Amino acid sequence: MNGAQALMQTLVDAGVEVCFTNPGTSEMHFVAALDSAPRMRAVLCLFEGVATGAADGYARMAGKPAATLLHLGCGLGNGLANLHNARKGKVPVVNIVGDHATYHVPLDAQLQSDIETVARNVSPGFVRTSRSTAELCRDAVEAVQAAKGPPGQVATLILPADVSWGEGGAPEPAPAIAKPVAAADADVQAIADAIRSGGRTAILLGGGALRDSALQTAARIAAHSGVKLLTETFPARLSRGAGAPAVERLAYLAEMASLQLRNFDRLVLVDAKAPVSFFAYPGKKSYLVPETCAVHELSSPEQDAAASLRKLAMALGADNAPPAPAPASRPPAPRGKKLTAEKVCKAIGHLLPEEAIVVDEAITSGLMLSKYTAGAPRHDLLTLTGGAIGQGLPNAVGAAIACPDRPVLALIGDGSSMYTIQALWTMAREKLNVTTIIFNNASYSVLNVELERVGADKIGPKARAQLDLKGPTLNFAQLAEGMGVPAARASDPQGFTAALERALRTPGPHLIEAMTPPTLSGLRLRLLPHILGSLDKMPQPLAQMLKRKIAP
Ligand SMILES: Cc1ncc(C[n+]2csc(CCOP(=O)(O)OP(=O)(O)O)c2C)c(N)n1
Ligand SMILES: [Mg+2]
Repeated sequence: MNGAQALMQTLVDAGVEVCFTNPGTSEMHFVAALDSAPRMRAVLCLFEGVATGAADGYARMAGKPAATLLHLGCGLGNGLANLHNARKGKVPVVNIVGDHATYHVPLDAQLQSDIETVARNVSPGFVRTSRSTAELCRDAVEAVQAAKGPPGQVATLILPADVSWGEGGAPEPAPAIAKPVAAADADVQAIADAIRSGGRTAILLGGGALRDSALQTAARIAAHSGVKLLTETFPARLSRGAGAPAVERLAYLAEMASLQLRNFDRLVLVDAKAPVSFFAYPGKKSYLVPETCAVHELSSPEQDAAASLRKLAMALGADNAPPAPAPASRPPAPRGKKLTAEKVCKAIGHLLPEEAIVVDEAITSGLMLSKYTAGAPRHDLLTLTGGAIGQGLPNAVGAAIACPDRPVLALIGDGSSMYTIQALWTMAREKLNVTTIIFNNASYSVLNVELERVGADKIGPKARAQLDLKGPTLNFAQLAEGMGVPAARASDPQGFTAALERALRTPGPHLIEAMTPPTLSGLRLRLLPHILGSLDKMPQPLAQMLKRKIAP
């Protein structure tokens, strides 16, 4: 066997069975070795950001890593933003990055660059350049082991061309994966005592605590002990819908998150970080936990969140308390003449199929999504963990490959979609059951909100022009058709609902371009910073009512 063939076998033996590729010359032996490994599915992506985002989406749903195949430092660099999203979501990914042959490196040829430096930003826990064919498979096993954690992380294995083509490759057996342990008895007891001592407690759930069984246990604790359940703002994967415990997500807007955290005496973290605002704003706080609120960590990302919650439930005597599930309910089909982002969200709630996977990168257009889907059939929600846009379409590719029997809905802002629009081609080629909805509001709408919020003065036409997508207006239906995805454009509620119904009924990928005005514009946009700025001075019920109206 050569190195590449042995590597391929090692990867599949370790459970890495999908590789999202964008190869070049230095990866040709790895590409050739694909045919020696029937268990390895290879999926060509036409931009590295699609490959890395697909690997992220795949692992979120499969619960195990895929590999990426990337071309030297430049290819890895192109894929960085979605590896960043994976890193922030603690999602396992194994990058295989081809490099020049070891003896070619000192010659500083055109594509020579410092790959390890590029990799370190997204895979701080594991970056290795394999030095010889004999060592390659051991390196690969360690990369898979590092990726799987716990917690999951991005691991990067750099594969010099001569290590890949060299003879004498020796496959390695699958690595042992450490089992996470539950929180220590004493820590659980201390938190149970604190909860029982009175005052108001919120439990902030993140990462592994957002899956069904952990959520059910958290809901038992909430029902029994009167604690409030919150989730992190951008979960990698959240189980929700009718029958799942209803938990409130922390808002993106810091002022609203502060409102949600106001009045709590203690915050218990379960695989979550104490909340900080997404950005700093002049005169606003960055750390959002109130000064009077004590923070306890029940379970760290290295630990078993579900088992830690079970221990806490036992300690509180809540293990048999009935959790309060979200009741089943669907909104009616949207009506009227004009299509809005809110009506699109309503139509989604109206039609969402059983066991759907919803990828939400709708940005401002998705503000009403959680309200309209709260009682829809059970689904998983994948969100923008690291804030680097261009994640949604690739995530949908990966999720559909991980779960071929589940319908995937990708809800994407027009601006966000253009970072990785090539994902549509992979959806068509692989015949994936993905329904993509693009909110065409011809704007980086959220940045208009941010422009108001940061307090920049004298906003002129040159500044505004950086935030709108007018000029040529993008035509996403045509873009999709050009990549082999059947598409429709909808500008009224009935047309949109009919197109969605059709897309969900017909196998294979579909795209619906929803022609919608920006959700926040005109007077609403100008008022928003003032409303946000005064939330902390308003009585709680009024502030909560306003939050529900703007971002339920
Ligand atoms: C990689 C990356 N580049 C740029 C940004 C800054 N950014 C955040 S949102 C956004 C525009 C989103 O526009 P769109 O998807 O159309 O959503 P809308 O705001 O219109 O709802 C941009 C450019 C980012 N978050 N990540
Ligand atoms: Mg937009």
